[in-house]
Amino acid sequence: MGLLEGKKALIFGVANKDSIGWGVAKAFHREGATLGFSYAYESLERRVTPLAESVGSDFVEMCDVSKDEDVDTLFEKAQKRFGTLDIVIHSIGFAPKEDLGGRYSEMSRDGFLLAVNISAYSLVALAKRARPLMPNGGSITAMTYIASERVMPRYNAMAAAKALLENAVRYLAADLGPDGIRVNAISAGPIKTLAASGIGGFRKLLRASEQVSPLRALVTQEDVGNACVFLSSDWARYITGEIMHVDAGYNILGFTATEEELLGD
Ligand code: NAD
Ligand code: 0WE
Repeated sequence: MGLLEGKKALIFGVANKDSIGWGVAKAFHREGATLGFSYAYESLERRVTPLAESVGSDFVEMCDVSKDEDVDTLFEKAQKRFGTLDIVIHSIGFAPKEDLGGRYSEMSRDGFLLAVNISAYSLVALAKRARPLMPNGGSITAMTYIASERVMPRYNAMAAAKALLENAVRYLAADLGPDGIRVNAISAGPIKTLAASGIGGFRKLLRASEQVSPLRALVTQEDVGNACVFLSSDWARYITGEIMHVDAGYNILGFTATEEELLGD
């Protein structure tokens, strides 16, 4: 029997087959969950619909998470279709391109606030509407990145947003814990997705991550999907407010160079 048999999951943030959200969706489907999908803007519908169909889902609805009306409408539709929910996945992030690079001190107020609005406040917006749909408790999981904890080049506005997102995970976990709702995040290693494709130097970052991570590996969408199955399942019943690293061990390193680079002559 699948780990998520009988559970109903709503997944935000599938843009295409490379999306981390899609890795989660495939793993959830394998484990027997019933799925619903929400996408950001009109032109994504023709990409997401066939993917949803391939995992037996015909709930595919648009929702720009920066608009309260969109989020309200989305959860009304979800309630009509599913009645209750067990799982919500937040796999959403956005910052203006000019605020993912350049000098941190030159970052615009608007860029900073937009990144926080779409990438961090949106988790609160989803949790607020998910709570009444989770009378039997539930699990909410967001995706984050280590640049929230430690300084990484170029992640600038998103780093601020992810630090807030992780903080919101802890505060939501405390707020929703008495309702039986768990809130966690997965801090994934770098993965080549649509959101990563426009980033200059991303290939170098991937190569370096593979070379220095303890497991000498790059994380895949499938790895994140499987970790997300665990976190969303009853096996993780007493895990909440947690930031779980799925990054081949990269986060434990104190110095991210190969031994050769650091100590070789
Ligand atoms: P992706 O581009 O496939 O997914 C990002 C999603 O955010 C897209 O589906 C996009 O449509 C959605 N989105 C953006 N603005 C939105 C809005 N206003 N309303 C609704 N949805 C909106 O890229 P991904 O890499 O799969 O990113 C998913 C999550 O994983 C993000 O939170 C990202 O920060 C996180 N993450 C990514 C990596 C990586 O290296 N790719 C690593 C760690 C964490
Ligand atoms: O969260 C992310 C990326 C999210 C993202 C990507 C884009 C590209 C297109 C948010 N906003 C935008 N805006 C755009 O206009 N990741 C964890 C992937 C990522 O992005 C980086 C990274 C890594 C890793 C940016 C700089 C440095 C490292």
